[in-house]
Amino acid sequence: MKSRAAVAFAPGKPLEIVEIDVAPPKAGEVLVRITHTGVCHTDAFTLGGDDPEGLFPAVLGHEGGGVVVEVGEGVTSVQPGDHVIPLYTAECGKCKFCLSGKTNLCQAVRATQGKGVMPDGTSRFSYNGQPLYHYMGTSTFSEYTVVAEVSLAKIDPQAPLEKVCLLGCGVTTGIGAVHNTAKVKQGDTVAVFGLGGIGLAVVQGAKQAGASRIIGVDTNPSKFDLARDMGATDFVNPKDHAKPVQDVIVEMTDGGVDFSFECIGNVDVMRSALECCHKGWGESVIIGVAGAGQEIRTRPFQLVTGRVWRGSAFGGVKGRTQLPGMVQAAMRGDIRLDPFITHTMPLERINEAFDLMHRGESIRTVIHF
Ligand code: NAD
Ligand code: AHE
Ligand code: ZN
Ligand code: ZN
Repeated sequence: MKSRAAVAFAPGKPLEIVEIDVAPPKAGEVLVRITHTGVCHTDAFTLGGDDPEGLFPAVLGHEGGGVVVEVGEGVTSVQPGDHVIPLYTAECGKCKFCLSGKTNLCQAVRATQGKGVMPDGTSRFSYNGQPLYHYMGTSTFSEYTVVAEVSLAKIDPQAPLEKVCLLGCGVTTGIGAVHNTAKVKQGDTVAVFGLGGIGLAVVQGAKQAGASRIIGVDTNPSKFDLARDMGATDFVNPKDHAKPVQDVIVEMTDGGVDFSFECIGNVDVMRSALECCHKGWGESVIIGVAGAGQEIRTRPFQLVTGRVWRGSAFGGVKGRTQLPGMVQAAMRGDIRLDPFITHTMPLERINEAFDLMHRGESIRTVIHF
């Protein structure tokens, strides 16, 4: 079938809106009509050529919501008409990772996902007869996409897809990192580096957890008002200080925070986030994605003296099991999605969403098809 899609033909170039061909779902696969998709910084990261796994030409996008159109042979967990959120972190329930009880990083389709193809090693997308790569197992920048059955969370059909699409990445990642990865508790102090979509979701999660102080850190002070609305109590613009931001935070908090979160993808900030943690117990969670070749550094003494460095992917959330409940939480108002949506626009204008993000003027732009 034909599908309107925003195709990344080459790194560093704007997406092109074209009509692509989408082949029917094979065994274990599902054809989904994407109604809405957010634009996450990770899409920009890959489009910018910074992703070691980046492949071109590709259909990017991984923060979508839609409706099942057709299921391939053997698919039992969804049927046409079901409302779904595609998952870049699958959940097969059977692999070593799923059965470990220790991680959400299902590996059932991860190897082929990273190669831009479906589990059988081929693509369902083509343009003028040439194959296009899939992206993160989701490719939500196409009106019609094919995903593995294990990469779909079935959600309440009453849920507004134009909002809950944000649970496909950003909001779930931030809130999940607080509850599942860091396990922030009542009274804990928290520092959040980067107040974009991910950082604001961390702020919201920290407020839910009852954190006593939530320190928002950003070089763009226009982000502070929304962060305050989400629950941040203190603000630091590193540009306002001569000394390193970690020293500022250590002074503000009588020795450092209980938890910090890096939501930018900057390895120097990752170091600051670790070093602003309290000696003996402070934990820093890396959420931001750093470009190819980048490495983190600190004095090992920072860890010897009890600080902990962790990472979090998709907020540690098991998508098929937990995302339906998070959708319900959003419908009840226990997870706020509206404040994230600063812009909405049709697919044809998707490059504007990237421009707004790069200029620091948006939190999330939701694209409709
Ligand atoms: P964003 O562009 O919306 O937000 C980034 C924020 O960081 C902006 O507010 C910006 O002003 C701020 N910032 C930039 N440089 C800074 C600095 N040196 N000091 C302080 N603040 C600075 O991006 P986003 O969509 O929120 O994504 C954030 C990061 O999280 C990206 O690296 C993205 O790839 C990553 N991410 C990871 C996961 C995961 O599962 N681990 C999921 C989603 C996104
Ligand atoms: N492909 C990159 C890494 C990109 C990355 O870290 N992705 C995050 C999700 S970002 C969503 O906005 C993630 O979940 N990673 C775990 C995984 O299995 O991909 C690289 O460095 O190769
Ligand atoms: Zn994302
Ligand atoms: Zn699995």
